[in-house]
Amino acid sequence: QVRATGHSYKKYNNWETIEAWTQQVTSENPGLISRSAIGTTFEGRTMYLLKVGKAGPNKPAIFMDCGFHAREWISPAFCQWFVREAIRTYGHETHMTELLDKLDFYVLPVLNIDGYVYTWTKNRMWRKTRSTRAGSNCIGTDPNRNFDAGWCKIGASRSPCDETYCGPAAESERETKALANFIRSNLSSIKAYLTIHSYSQMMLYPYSYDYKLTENNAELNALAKATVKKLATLHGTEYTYGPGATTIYPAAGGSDDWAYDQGIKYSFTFELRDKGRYGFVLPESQIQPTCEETMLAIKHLARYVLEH
Ligand code: ING
Ligand code: ZN
Repeated sequence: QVRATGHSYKKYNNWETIEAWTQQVTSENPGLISRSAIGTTFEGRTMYLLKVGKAGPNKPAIFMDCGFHAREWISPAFCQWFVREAIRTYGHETHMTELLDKLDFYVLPVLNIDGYVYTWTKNRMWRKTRSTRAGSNCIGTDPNRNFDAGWCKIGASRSPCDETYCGPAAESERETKALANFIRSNLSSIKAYLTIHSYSQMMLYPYSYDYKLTENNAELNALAKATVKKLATLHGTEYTYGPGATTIYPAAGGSDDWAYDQGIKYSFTFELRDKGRYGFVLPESQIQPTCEETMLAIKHLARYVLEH
């Protein structure tokens, strides 16, 4: 299917369009956005990172990534929507203005770019990266099983042909290594780590690699409860929440658990709409309502992080 390559926030955009958008949105908003590259993918694509916020010294930051799993198209759509809302409402809406004056948001629009491209060109249901390795004809590692957090000990596979293949080693993938390196280098400023997936309408926090609870479990539980309540105010969309291992399933090597163990005390995985009717193939008509309700959640969370 060929479609004109114009960018639209209400449609799913292919990588070429998203890449051009990162350039355009940066050049049109120099006072609010800067763009850097944190690495390249297995197939050689540039991993762009947008820093969104009013320039200022020693600002705390929130890191948010989208597009870990190739087929979860609503996720990159949300990262784009978030950036648009930031620039559209800054200076007009007090909540967003205060957030961007006091915080920086690092937004990685697509982590698994090679996989995302593959879902547009060959197989809509692809999940993993597109890396190859000697000794196997199967392609790809699950980027959310590839972090050094109980790596491959539960809910992950050592078989390269499986959907949850953890890779030959933690951070074996160029994409996960690039993300981990960026976070390690910016640990002093990053107060929260948010990773956007779909689907199932859940707000998850550590741990997923173990049934143990975090030291601030009560706080994360209360924050998640308040955040999903806020999300539901717009369209009544109901989210469940809790530690990953007991709320969705035990799974080691996830980025939220890894970020938490690096010392980032507010670390969450969002599973956006829906609950299975359309699943990964969420219709474009649901992009706007999904993104609008998720904005309420992210802004609520950001305000909390700013105040704590
Ligand atoms: N779900 C996540 C997955 O990677 C998850 C759930 C979250 C696992 C956090 C581990 C840690 O399986 C989707 N839909 O990808
Ligand atoms: Zn996912």
